[in-house]
Amino acid sequence: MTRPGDHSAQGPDREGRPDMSLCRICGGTVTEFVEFGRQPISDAFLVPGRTDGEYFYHLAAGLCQSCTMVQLLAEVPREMMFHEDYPYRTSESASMAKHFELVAKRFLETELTGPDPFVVEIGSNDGVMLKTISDAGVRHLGVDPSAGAARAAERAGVRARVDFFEKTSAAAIRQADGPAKVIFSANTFSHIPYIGSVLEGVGELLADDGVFVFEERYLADIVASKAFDQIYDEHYYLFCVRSVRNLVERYGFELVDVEHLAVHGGAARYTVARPGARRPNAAVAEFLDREASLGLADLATFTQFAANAKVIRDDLMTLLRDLRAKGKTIVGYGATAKSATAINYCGITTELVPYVCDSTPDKQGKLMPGSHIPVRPPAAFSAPYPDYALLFAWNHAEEVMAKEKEFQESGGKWILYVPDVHVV
Ligand code: DWN
Ligand code: SAH
Ligand code: ZN
Repeated sequence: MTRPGDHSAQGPDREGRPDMSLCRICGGTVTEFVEFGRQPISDAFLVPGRTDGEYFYHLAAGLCQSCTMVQLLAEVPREMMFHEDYPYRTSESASMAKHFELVAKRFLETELTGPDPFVVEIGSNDGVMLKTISDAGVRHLGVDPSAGAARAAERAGVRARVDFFEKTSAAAIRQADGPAKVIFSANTFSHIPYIGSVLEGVGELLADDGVFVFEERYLADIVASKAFDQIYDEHYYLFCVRSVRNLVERYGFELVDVEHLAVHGGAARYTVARPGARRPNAAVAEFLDREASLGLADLATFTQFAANAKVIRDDLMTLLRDLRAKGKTIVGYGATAKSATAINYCGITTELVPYVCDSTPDKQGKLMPGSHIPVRPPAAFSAPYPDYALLFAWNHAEEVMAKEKEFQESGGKWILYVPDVHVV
């Protein structure tokens, strides 16, 4: 057993299983319910010929018996995940760019109507949300440790700080820019193991009547859609309303609103304020009631989730091997971070899937982590098409299938693996 908060890998063997079972948030007992074995860093695409020394860790997730937060049992050092070359760019998905433009417009119409408001985004990436705020002439700052993404934001006219948001950086921002009326974060707050320090930072920076709004994958959807691949190094926590309420109350905040979102296969947007500053919306209690009936605090729900993942793995590998035995060709579509779990847990190799197509410039010409399957540009997905395409970006199925109509029209078939393995 280790102290709460001490989640570094134990001993010199990085592949060794860390011995830990205490909640990062409350110190309660975390019971492991699923493990995916030795895994690479999900967004660490490799340069061909330079694959020596690739970093691996043991991927397992557990449920805290006290505060109900689902969390990983091992932590990858943050500088190894988020740095100059972190390749993910929000703008590569048109539907996400549109989604964040609407988020910004709503803030402009609701929270940001007073004199000289200030907005901070945690994990601003290439600036897709803040661009609309910047275009409206509103004071803002994006905080993101990935310098390549932050520079892309600056090119879009967004003010960015290359840094990890936590208590110290938040205090420095408050000193320089004053209090923030809105602190926003999407698909980032749950990526931060030291989440208590982030909330202390929000406490430093948020205006008394301000709101901290964050969007994250929703645990209920992950369980219902059996999306085991949403578990990977960057997704340190998997949120539900109950665990989020426990978390924010522990740091002196109140959860005042929750909305369900369709993005990324199912997400939730949480609004947090200082106690008494906002009247809580009835949605909070409604979500809590629904979650109780879904068993999101019961270990049995997650034991079943782990069993579901095994079935998907076996079905997918059987399908891929059968198709290859019949001489069919298969390529991957979308070199997603979550595909690291799918590919390395299932054991998908270049014999089954010789390459994966992806629109992100910084992923192209590189090798997928762990499996070393090459990544090619979308131009490699053109006539003569492969017989099948395995859609790792299943959360963008609508956008991708619309873009690649010609593939299906010429007889190509998509393979999806959530909620079950199926061909369309
Ligand atoms: O939470 C996170 C989200 C926001 O993004 C991060 N932890 C990392 C990352 O996760 P992901 O890589 O699983 O996210 P996406 O959005 O499923 O990635 C889609 C991938 O597919 C990107 O590499 C872009 C690519 N893509 C493409 O090649 N053609 C996407 C679309 C829509 C397309 O048409
Ligand atoms: N908000 C974007 C990007 C999500 S990817 C979207 O929803 O599409 C996660 C981002 O969080 C990366 O750009 C990463 O560099 C950033 N990040 C990771 N840890 C962070 C921290 N402590 N503070 C601020 N950003 C962080
Ligand atoms: Zn806990």
